[in-house]
Amino acid sequence: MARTLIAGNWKMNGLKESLGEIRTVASELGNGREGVEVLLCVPATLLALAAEAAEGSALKVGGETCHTAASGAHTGDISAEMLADAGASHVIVGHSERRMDHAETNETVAAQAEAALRAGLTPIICIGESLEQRKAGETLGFVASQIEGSIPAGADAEQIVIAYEPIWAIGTGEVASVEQIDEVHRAIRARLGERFGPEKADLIPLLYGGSMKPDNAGEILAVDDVNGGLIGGASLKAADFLAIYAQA
Ligand code: 3PY
Repeated sequence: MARTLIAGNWKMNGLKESLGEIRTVASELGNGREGVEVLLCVPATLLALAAEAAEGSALKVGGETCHTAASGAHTGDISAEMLADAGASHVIVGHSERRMDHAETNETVAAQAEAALRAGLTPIICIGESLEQRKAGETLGFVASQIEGSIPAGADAEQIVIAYEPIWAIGTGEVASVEQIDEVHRAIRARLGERFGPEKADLIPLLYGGSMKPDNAGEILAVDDVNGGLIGGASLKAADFLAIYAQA
């Protein structure tokens, strides 16, 4: 059985004054609960400060993307090694916003995930279909091809996390139904089973992401193959994020 991970994705939100939210999460969380990991992925500008704010608690912090190289002439980019140095334990790779805004392909995402592993970080590899693909009945095939292409060749099952985020449910307030989530998560698990073997595939946390909030988290987290959430807007406020954690 995979461990549970409740992860926030702050995206391009948060100033130094937002650190109060992180301090609240850290102090409410304390040592946390057995079997439930809690993580906030924040903008790079806040990462070291967030790590400091989380110190002494079970809260982990992570980055939102990384470059594939460890260092070098890549103005404006941040390497996985730099994220680790700032205190990150995880990094999100392949979020649909990055795939769209920065033309990241499955190959890029696999290389970023490989860079994360090189730096000792856990990559949270995001996949998910567009509304057009869903309407055309292409969801399962598309998600399978993203899994195929976005997980680096040498990765072990224990080292990665997958987040299923239907693009049409991101930032729209639209949430996938539990039946839709169940269908896709089962298919993802089966696909991972083909790649890693069923026992190892069972260890990979599969997160659902896309407008998860305190009032829908309970039913989503109760779906069999859902092992947590990647939470956008609702992770910005400590009270909402903690209310989701309480239902995990
Ligand atoms: C959302 O919930 O909007 C997300 O994109 C989480 O990553």
